[in-house]
Amino acid sequence: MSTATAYIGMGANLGDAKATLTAAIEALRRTAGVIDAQSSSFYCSDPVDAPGPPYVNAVAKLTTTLAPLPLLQTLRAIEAQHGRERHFRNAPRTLDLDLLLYDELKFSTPTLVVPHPRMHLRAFVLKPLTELGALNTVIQDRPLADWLAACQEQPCEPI
Ligand code: PH2
Ligand code: MG
Ligand code: MG
Repeated sequence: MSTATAYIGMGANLGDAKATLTAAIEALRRTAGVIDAQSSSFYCSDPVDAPGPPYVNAVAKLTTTLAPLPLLQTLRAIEAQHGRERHFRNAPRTLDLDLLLYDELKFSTPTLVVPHPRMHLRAFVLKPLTELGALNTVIQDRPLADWLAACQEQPCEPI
């Protein structure tokens, strides 16, 4: 069976965020069709375009046989297991799992846009991605390393 590499952005700013992210990585590892899940370090970041307390963020690199939409359903199920509620756009949350990249695929459907449309503007995504070897990925004609240089002023530090 062929495998894909997918990168998952993880964030939480309600409850025990570090414990929740650790549990989410374990849940990904236990998922049928996920062969490997490697986590970046955890980062503390100020909310970007959002209210509420600081976030804990990380990125997971998956080797998976799941196609993008079944993978998205898995991410939503893990969010729900951790009490995710959706009160308003970018509301504080117990767990957010975003599909950032899936191999070299580019597509847009009503439920899923890949690459994630704002990932290249966010230090809390780009810094952990540097650890996982994705910085040569080109988004809008520029490698992610260039986008990271442009958002260094966003507070986001390893924990
Ligand atoms: N997620 C958002 C909006 N803003 N800011 C930080 N620091 N971390 C996040 O994960 C985050 C955010 C929408 O998903
Ligand atoms: Mg998000
Ligand atoms: Mg999300």
